[in-house]
Amino acid sequence: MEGRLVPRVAVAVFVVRDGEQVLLGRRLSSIGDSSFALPGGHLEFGESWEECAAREVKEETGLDIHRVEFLKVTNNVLRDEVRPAHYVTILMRAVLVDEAQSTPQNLEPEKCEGWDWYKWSDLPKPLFGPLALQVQSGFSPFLCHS
Ligand code: 8DG
Ligand code: MG
Repeated sequence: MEGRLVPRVAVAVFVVRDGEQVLLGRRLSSIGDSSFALPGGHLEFGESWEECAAREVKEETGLDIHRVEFLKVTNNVLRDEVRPAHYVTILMRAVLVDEAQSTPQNLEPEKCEGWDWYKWSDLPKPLFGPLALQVQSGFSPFLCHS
């Protein structure tokens, strides 16, 4: 069965605020259900990673981002899910266009319980597996230079 599965490219975005907060939402999905994850999704044909990051954040939260930067590429083999999947995930960082308008909307309620800001030093649990691995490895979007 696994032989027919193809790795796909995803973009996930650390939208950072006040030098210590990130935007996370609790997933409603066959992959990583009820875990906290970054906004993000699949890279579409012809898109740059920056364009994909801005589109996904806008579609999922209604927020406009800019200063979108590449941070890291990760390889995520999600074998133990109901529907196993393999993602090459591009991690990006961005800030809000308007810090005064930072209240996220839950625009895809079938995919997410809701979005909120969390301190990097006090992240909610459980984190989505691929994000948890980054945190465990010591990665931080606040200590990372692109
Ligand atoms: P789309 O159809 O709107 O493009 O996609 P989506 O429904 O929003 O996809 P997604 O599951 O949110 O993101 C695609 C994959 O990206 C996800 O199944 C696994 C991978 N991924 C990571 N880390 C993260 C993360 O922190 N957040 C999100 N959203 N996806 C992530 O490897
Ligand atoms: Mg998504």
